[in-house]
Amino acid sequence: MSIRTRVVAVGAATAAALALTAAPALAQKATTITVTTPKSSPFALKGMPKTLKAGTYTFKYVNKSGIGHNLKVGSAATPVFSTGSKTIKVKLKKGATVAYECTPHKTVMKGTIKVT
Ligand SMILES: [Cu+2]
Repeated sequence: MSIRTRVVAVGAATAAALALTAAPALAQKATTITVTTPKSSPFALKGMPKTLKAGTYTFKYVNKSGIGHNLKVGSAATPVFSTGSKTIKVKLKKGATVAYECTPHKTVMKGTIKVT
């Protein structure tokens, strides 16, 4: 009984130590990417990085333009909307070059992300 209690206590202490060491690493890794189309530049996708490390990201698309846009990254896409924000979750694989676009305006609102 006393041995079992001690094992549980050590386990809890280890879990607490892991949580303490993991927290700063998570804070440094940006998992949400905010991409904005401002009113002043209504066909821009500002904030989209040119490179990202492999991993799963939430892309938050903020459309302030009043024009119907969407954000498609790889095969994931938000619906078209003209004001507000929507998110998509995308898994980026190491070595990939991932295309993004606004589908209605893909001739001008587009680019690629290199995944390292
Ligand atoms: Cu658009």
